[in-house]
Amino acid sequence: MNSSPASTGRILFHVDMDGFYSSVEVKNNPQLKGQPVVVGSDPKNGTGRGVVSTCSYEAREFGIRSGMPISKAYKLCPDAVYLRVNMELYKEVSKSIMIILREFADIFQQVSVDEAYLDVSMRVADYNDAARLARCVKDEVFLREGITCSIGIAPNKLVAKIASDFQKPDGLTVVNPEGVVKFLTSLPASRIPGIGKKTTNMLAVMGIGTIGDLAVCDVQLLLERFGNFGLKMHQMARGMDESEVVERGDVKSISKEDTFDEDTADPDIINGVLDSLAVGVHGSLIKKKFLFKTITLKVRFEDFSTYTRARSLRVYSTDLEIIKITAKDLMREFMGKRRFRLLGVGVSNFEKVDEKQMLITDYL
Ligand code: TTP
Ligand code: MG
Repeated sequence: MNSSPASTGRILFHVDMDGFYSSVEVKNNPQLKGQPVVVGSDPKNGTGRGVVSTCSYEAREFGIRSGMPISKAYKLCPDAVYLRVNMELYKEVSKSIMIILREFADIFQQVSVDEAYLDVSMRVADYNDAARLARCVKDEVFLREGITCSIGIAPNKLVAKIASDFQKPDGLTVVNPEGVVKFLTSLPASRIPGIGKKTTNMLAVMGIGTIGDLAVCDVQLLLERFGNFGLKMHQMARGMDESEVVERGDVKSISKEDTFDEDTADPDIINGVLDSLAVGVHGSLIKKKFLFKTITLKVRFEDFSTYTRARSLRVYSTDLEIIKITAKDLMREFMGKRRFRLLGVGVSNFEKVDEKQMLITDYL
């Protein structure tokens, strides 16, 4: 392979808990430590239906795996401890873990109950520094939640994810930009997310077993066989992935609206409602520690016709008065004889308060 991986100078972590449900169960009941623990359906002495959700690494030594019929798991290890899924408990622990992980990231993205991406590019100098930070993350999770995790460090999400899985459990795998191709080349193609059993078999027929094989395969051939996914596979095999770590539920705007009990055109009532909507919006804004730049007004007339108007400031602000004044100013063009059914006030175009000095009052 002679193509270089996409390197944007980012340093990302993929953090994944080890045997998550079973680890939580063992943490909760230390007597289970060191034993094969299987979390899933009731095996009913081997006649039970349903599947294994996950199992401890001790149980994995017997060949038990996630998704396996519970009856098969029972055959492999009848003496294991079989537990039902206690989702509420795992969600609670997951929440606490994510709070810890978030503390270590510039940008944080939880992707499932037990895994997250952390963009740490701004807080580490290089990959050695990143490895030190990752050890701190692992220590902190273990100290506070009593379970181990594995971390992959890489210049993109794809390679970080493959790396976190590389030395499970309690692993730490660092793949710097120069090492991406070498790291991927001998791994089975199925390590690439999205390549399941069916694709693996189709690739095998084509003589493709490893990620390295896939990377040097004629892209036209892959396109013919797999369509766009073929192209995507080829890029991934070369360690290319430009996708960003994205904060989930990234708030793009905050707004409040109010429907009148009775449609109205009364300026006093309207101004009062705009003021209280502005106060509500401002409250959320402060809670989220946001500066805003754009104020939006929404009006709905009694015939349900609806309009929005927006105005952007020259600088970011947190000022309640500006929201109030701007909303009322935007309202002017609608004032007249027609009655309103609903009013809404919103702000958007955010910046985090601590990232920028607060500058106020100079608005268009
Ligand atoms: P995984 O992270 O895939 O698995 P894991 O944490 O149990 O083990 P490891 O990461 O060390 O390989 O999934 C996280 C949890 O999601 C897992 O504990 C249980 C649940 N899960 C299922 O319920 N069914 C499944 O098929 C899989 C794969 C996971
Ligand atoms: Mg896991």
